[in-house]
Amino acid sequence: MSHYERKIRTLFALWDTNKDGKWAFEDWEHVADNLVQFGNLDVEYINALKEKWHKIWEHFHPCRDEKSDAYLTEELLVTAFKGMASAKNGANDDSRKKIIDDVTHLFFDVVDTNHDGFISKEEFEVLYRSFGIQPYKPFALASFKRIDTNADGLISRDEFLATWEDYMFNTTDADNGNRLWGPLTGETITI
Ligand SMILES: [Ca+2]
Ligand SMILES: [Ca+2]
Repeated sequence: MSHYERKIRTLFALWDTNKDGKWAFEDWEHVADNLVQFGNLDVEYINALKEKWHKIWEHFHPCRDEKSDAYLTEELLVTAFKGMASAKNGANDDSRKKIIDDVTHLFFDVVDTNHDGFISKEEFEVLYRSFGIQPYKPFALASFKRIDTNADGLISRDEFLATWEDYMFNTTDADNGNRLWGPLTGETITI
């Protein structure tokens, strides 16, 4: 199995929080609740965060209704991502890239909880903790350093977008970006 496939399976395992083999709305909502709890968010920001978080979910699910029982399986996610990566230079590239851009902007806005236009180490840690990555601090820090390419101690929107584009479209095995969300499925890394 290629690293590319393993990283998509790793992503699925993170997103399927109740581990029932379906990435469904309830999984996504569970992460949103964690973001609120671990991020100590202001009450007035909670609804805005959830709205953005729900939009990310809707981008990935053909049925755009959060109350439906729509879900994606691991195999469907792998197929979708592989299709996206292989179509990079194809006719659909622009529309696929736009979806990635839209999702990445939403993701950035959710993680930048104090809205200063940058993701701090603390804000980034909350994201990793919310997805249940353990131990979340060292894995978050390792990825933070990788994303913060100008090493100013903050993740800018451009740095975040560049990382996601690489994550989605880079299919090489050697790339450390494969481990953006911690170890790959079945891999043990001491950190
Ligand atoms: Ca911030
Ligand atoms: Ca930076």
